[in-house]
Amino acid sequence: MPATTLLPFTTPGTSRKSVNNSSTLINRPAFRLTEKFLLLLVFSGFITLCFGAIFFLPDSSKLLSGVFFHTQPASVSGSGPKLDGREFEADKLNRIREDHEKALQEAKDTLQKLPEEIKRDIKEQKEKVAQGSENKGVKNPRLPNVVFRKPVGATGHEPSDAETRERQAKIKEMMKHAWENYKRHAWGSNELKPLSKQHHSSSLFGNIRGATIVDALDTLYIMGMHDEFKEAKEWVEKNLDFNVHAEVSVFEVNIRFVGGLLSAYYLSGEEVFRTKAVELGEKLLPAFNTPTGIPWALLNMKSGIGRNWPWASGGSSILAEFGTLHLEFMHLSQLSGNAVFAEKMMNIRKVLNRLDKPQGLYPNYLNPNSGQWGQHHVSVGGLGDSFYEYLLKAWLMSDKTDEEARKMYYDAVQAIETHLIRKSNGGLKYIAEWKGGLLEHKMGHLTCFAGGMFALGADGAPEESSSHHLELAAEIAQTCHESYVRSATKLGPEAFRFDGGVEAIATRQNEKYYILRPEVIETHMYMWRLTHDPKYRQWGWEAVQALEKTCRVASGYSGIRDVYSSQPVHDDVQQSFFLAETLKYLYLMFSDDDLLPLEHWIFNSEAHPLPIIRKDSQAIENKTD
Ligand code: DMJ
Repeated sequence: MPATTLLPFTTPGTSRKSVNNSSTLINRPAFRLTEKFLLLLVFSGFITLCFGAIFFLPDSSKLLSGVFFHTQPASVSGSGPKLDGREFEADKLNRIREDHEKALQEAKDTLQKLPEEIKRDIKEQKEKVAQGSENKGVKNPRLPNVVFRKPVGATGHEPSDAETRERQAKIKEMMKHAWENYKRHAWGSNELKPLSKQHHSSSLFGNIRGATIVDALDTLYIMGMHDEFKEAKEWVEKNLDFNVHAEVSVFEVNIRFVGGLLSAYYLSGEEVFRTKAVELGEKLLPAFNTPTGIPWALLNMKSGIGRNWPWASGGSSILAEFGTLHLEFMHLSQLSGNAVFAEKMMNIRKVLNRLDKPQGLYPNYLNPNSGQWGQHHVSVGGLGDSFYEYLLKAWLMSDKTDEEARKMYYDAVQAIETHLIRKSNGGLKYIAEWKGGLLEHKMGHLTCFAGGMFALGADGAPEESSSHHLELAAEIAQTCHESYVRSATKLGPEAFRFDGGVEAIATRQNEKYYILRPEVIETHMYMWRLTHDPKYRQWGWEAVQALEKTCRVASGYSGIRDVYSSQPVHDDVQQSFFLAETLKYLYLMFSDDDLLPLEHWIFNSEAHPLPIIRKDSQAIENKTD
């Protein structure tokens, strides 16, 4: 039906007729009753039309304010060109006409649509309103609006070959097994004890609960486990609480909780994750209240009182701990509009750059009161590891603009190569530990992440040394693989040695355990992505088989006490990083490169993906709506 037939003010026939009739009546001495009635009708119709225009035309509120409250449009009172009284009236009429025409056009467009199209539009509008009110429920009013753009590679295509598809599906099944058993026996607590079927809590998180849930969020998301992701999100919304009266490890809480929440936000766009990440980031800030701004290792989140590990050299903070905050804190500033997080990070840099470094190396201990190094122990494994990782990733995550981080990383790698990296008689390259100039020929499972780091950094290496960095990465990957191959379980020990006639084997009982750690698999993943040499996928698959054979139990996955025993004893802990890192890196290894592509994402130390902050990006938009 044409719109004109429905609209009262577009029936010209009737109105013209009324005008003509009235002109023929002018000379009569009096009106007849019916004529009076007609006139009254026309007059009241006219009044109704005027009021209708005031109240119902678009922008009627502005019009009303002009009429009743005598305020003027911004262009009149503001700095724009001034209008005199007549111009103002004409301007007002023009705008009324424009609004009127716009409303007419919208009405016409709507009426030309098919009934199905109109129904669909109404449904979409309703959904938008519902979505809006849902988000309002969790939005932190202090946070600025952020334009959320669907990220590149949050989901990938199915691998094209059947074998890879099957292997990928197997890893997803492992994730289901780990998740469902955590859910059944330990839901809401930090970790699962898969043999006792009880919850496990590490003092690292104080009284914060839900480490496995937050650590697993992004893995659930990229594996397409939508129902599980939804239940995890609901738990976060209702139960994740940071008002705890116990000490937490600033580093652990940052990499697992802040990192996990940030990734979940960047993948899903769900506002609750941004709100919680910023809330937690703010809770961690008192840890920086030290004379130098180098944060304490431990913080009571309620009292804001911090201190360091009692065992750390001379009351020092730990390099790998205060050096593994940068990526998350830069994103906290990005998402909160609060520069304080980034400032804390740049201050740590400043302190480090003012200090002399023995042989160009960074000792593991730094005193936050004096700003001086503690013992001169250097390690690319425990206590040092992710500091180096974050220098490289800070540069990459800044879209390669953070030149200071780049220089610090490549200078550090050069010093590490000169003073710590050695080759065994059997030709295995390894990274030793440096203690005041003396080498301990031991390499930790943790140190094995360095293969992936060297590979990732190869591309930007100075003076055409890219191939050298990639070669170094391949050699470290090979050595770490050997530490797996040389055990009965085909899983690697916590630390292996290159002395006393052994190579890549643990000699001390307390170094023979395996706690579901990811670092060797992490390096294989980077090597696969950056070289596509099929041996890395093969090594990854061997790790899957070993995990299934030795670590899988009826109610989840457990670490083991001795990788050299063919009947290993389980330690009864399903670490949260098994879901966050080990299974995620395995899944990525058996996915196409379009899932979380390395050109767009940086993985934090707990394998939580964070997007590269583009040079020209402006995450925060001050919208006025
Ligand atoms: C993880 O929590 C992180 O990778 C951390 O940086 C050190 N290692 C554990 C897992 O091994």
